Amino acid sequence: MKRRLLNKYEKNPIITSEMMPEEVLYTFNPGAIKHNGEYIILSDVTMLDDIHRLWVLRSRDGYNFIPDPGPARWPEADPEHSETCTYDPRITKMGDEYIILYASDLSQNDVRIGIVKTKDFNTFERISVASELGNRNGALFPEKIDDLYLRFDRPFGNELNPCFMWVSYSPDLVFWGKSKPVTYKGKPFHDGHKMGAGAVPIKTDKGWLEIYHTVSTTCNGFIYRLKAMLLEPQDPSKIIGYTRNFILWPEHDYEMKGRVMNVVFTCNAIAEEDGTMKIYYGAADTNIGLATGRIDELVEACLKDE
Ligand code: BMA
Repeated sequence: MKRRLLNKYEKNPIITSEMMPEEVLYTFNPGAIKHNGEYIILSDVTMLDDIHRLWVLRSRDGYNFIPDPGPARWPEADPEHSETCTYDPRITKMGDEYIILYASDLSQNDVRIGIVKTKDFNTFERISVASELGNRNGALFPEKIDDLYLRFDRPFGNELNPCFMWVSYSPDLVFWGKSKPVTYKGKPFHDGHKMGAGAVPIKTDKGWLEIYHTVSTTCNGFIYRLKAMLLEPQDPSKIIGYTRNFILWPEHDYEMKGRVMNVVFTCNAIAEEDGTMKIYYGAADTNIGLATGRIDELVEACLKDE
């Protein structure tokens, strides 16, 4: 058996559109977290009107999920900003609340980071819609640093200057600033054609462990794959080390064929008490797979930094 840092569950895909109580096109790229002993998935679901809505699924064991009867009752955005699609949610626990950063689509090219909170995944309350257009892949850190919230985000780039990860700070989850690029050895870090935060970072005794996506170009389009990086505990804009090799990549039909081919994409990594992690990843923007790994092995791989 070849050794991998992340191993895929043999019964993947773990969630498909057939499991949903209504006819839907795709279910993918979920946020995921444990709440009151339950695994909660907040999945992108593309409905028959082609709009991405968020939908909660719940599980006692992390393998068998039951969807809620309908999509999450998502709070209205502010009056001058009507959201069309909501997708790629990342859930962070802060005290007794869960803060969800997600991509809020005004139109195909006008995306910004919306912020909503919940205590129970039944009712959701809006905190803010960030002011700046052209930003997504927001992932809130699970604790403040120097009394400020901080998040990864990913301002849009262009063909000549492809996008990559940044860190921004906020006193209140409404106003964001002090933005700076994530750097490696003092320089803005680029990996692949473009890249962005994946999971909500996990705190370890060696630094922040972040699972991120990196995008390669081929003559037939993009390939989305995952890697890991470790960031400085007090200044997570600085990379300590990262994996040169991919840790998750499309290889099976359910990851290679679908709405968008050749995509594995994550918005979560759940740290378990036994030192393992579970990643519920989007596969081909169509299904959800489960991959598991050991946190210490991922940290070691980042520390090797080669
Ligand atoms: C990214 C995001 C993800 C999606 C990926 C591949 O830009 O929009 O939601 O999974 O593209 O299509």
